[in-house]
Amino acid sequence: MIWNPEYECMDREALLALQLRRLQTTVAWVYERVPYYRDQLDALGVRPRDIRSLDDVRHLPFTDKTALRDTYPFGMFAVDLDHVVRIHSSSGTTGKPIVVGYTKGDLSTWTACTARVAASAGITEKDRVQMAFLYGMFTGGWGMHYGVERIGATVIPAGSGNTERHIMMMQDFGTTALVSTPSYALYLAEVGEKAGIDMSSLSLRVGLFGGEPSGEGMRAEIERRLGIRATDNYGLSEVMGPGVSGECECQCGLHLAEDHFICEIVDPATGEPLPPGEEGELVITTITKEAFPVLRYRTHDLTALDTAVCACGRTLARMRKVRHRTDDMLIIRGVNVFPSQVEDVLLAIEGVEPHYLMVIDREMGMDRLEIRIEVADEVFSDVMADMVAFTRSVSDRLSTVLGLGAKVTLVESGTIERSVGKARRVLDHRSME
Ligand code: DLL
Repeated sequence: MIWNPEYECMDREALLALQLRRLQTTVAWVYERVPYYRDQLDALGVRPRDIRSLDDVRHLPFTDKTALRDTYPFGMFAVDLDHVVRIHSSSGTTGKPIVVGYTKGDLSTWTACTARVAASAGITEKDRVQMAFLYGMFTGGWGMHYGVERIGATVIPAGSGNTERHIMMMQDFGTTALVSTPSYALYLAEVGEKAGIDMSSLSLRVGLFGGEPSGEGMRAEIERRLGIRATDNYGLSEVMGPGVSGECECQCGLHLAEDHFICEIVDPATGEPLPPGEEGELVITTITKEAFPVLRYRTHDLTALDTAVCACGRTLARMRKVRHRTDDMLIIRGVNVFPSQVEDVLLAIEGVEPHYLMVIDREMGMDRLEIRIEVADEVFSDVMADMVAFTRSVSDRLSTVLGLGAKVTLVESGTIERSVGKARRVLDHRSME
């Protein structure tokens, strides 16, 4: 179902005109209300009245995480705290978190955006939707909750953790949809299978997964093991939370809420715009937010945009699934490596589970990469030669794709720590030195 056809199927020219009007309002709004943005704009000699076309967005300053951190907690708010009805924050594992705020109007926009994402994934008022995101400062839980509720579906706000209870609820309540990270969906499948439950025979039919990268291999694995259609949705707290973009039933890119965000793709190294269709860093400007607008926020997420009309009829541009971030690239012995490359290789090997941990050390000035991977019980053999051959074949495939040798360690199924939220794939001891 198209939740908001007026905007989701808007003629693109009308959409661009709407974006310009909203951008002009936003620039004037932050210029007046947020000293940080006024200083930045003044330094560049840009006044709100200078924004005359959409291309003028390029004259605006970039904003990055540092600015949001340095103004902790409320320095980037464009309204008085009296008008802020909710705050959320990033996890803040390193130093102070980033705090974001929402007015009543912002919450209503946010709900409209997450309702749109849920509807495009195929949720209707007939669904029973089980939430496995953390409810708290993380935007995932509350953000998706209200959108799903707005559609009129039955929300089961189970929250993160307690996997056995999740499965029990799925069985007893006839849950038809699951909202979680993709890695947690896989973990759920695993726990269910271990308990002897045929997970694909439950009423579950669709999954709304987001919050972390996952590839097509991972999607196929989740779809097969849970017997569902898995859709991807994307967002980030600094910009709003979930609701920025989501896949429709065609699963061919994530429709961006362009009536609320202007999205650019830039070269991550130079910040210069890239030609349409090329992969680069996604940069987002909010154009309807009141409490916490952001100008040209550098997401660090790598993707490409497609503005062709989708088979579903939506005209909103689609972003390609985000596989990696500019800052999750590891440089090991001078070679650039992304964790997503390891995921892709492992998913193509029979008997290997898509649970892995990359451990990087430095020994006598030399980087060493170990990849711990889980294998199915059937793979473990008493015959030493079989195990050696298997390990070698995995390691050969990885070296070919990564362009670098890695020590492969096979570990038993269930040994690598599972996360109830975003999975951790890398342990880089070099950054702890
Ligand atoms: O993860 C918001 C969210 C919650 C989106 C639930 C979707 C569902 P943050 O914790 O601020 O917010 O993390 C944002 O997570 O910049 C991406 O690097 C990554 N990310 C989020 N969704 C996806 C996705 C939420 N579908 C950061 N694919 C973003 C790939 C994703 N990466």
